[in-house]
Amino acid sequence: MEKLIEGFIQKDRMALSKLITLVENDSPESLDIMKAIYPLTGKAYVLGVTGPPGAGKSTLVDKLIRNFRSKADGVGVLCIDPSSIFGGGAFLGDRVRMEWAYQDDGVYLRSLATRGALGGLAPRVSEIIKLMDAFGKEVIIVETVGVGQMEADILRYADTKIVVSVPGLGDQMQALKAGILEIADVLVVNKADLPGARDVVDDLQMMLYLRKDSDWTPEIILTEALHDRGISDLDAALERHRTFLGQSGLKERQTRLQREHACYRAVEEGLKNYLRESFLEAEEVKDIFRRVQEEGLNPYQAAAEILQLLFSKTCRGR
Ligand SMILES: Nc1nc2c(ncn2[C@@H]2O[C@H](COP(=O)(O)OP(=O)(O)O)[C@@H](O)[C@H]2O)c(=O)[nH]1
Ligand SMILES: [Mg+2]
Repeated sequence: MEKLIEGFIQKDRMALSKLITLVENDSPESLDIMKAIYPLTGKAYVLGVTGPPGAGKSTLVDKLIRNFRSKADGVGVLCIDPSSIFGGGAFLGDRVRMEWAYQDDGVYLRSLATRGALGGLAPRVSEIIKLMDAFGKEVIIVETVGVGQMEADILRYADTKIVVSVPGLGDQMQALKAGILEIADVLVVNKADLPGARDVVDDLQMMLYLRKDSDWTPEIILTEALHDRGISDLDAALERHRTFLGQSGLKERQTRLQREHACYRAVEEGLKNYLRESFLEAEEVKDIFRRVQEEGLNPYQAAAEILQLLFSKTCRGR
């Protein structure tokens, strides 16, 4: 692992990829990896992009990468959309569209299979962002799909969150609006070339009117990602939000909370690993599980017994 970290520090992309895979899979080395790279983090601007499938998020991200590349040394992209696979797969469109980015050493693309939706395991988004940050990516774009609680959780690690909507969503628009209130810093209405874009803007405007508890009012930006229109307006809006984050002290507050959260989660993870790999494998514990299964022992009483055992063990071990 030292070798990998060494390679990582020397900007070897292969080392970055391998470290991300280790962290993504919750390997036992995760904590050591994060400990080692953490001092190098803290410089990146993280942008989250979400919205319904087919809204044009990937097309927009492609344009944003080009835009950021003209100003920033390195851009990292993390795609958490199971239907949109950069690394070859079902959606060839993304791969073809992004071909230029694969040729550009300054762009690092990574896709992540969502485990969150079914498995209840949040993908290690925050850690992967930190790895890209430590590697030297100045801008990191996270693309995800949907506007539910899952996406809100994923995007909590983004400095600026874009929610993309499009004309013609019909009933989906209501659900989208609820999500927008919770997530968005910037609202993009993409496919402005299609009829009804203006109505979506009016609709969103009305909704934002209801949101008065915040210092920041999301801006609404019309884009045609496919035709490269509206990207500079969007860029300007992002810049304004970024400035707001700095001047209002919000960025600093978020960073502090995230630091604590990262520590909390790492402890939680360590505990889970200890339980899974060591404690729950102990004979006394396995015996309690067996009694639950075979002798009808009250599972809650059994859980209480196991916890007792865990705590007494932990205290004895001190
Ligand atoms: N008419 C129109 N189509 C667009 C625009 N932006 C993207 N699209 C198309 O919408 C489809 C879905 O785009 P994609 O970026 O893959 O959407 P995602 O699922 O949100 O990532 C593709 O066929 C794009 O070419 C736009 O501004 N106008
Ligand atoms: Mg996509």
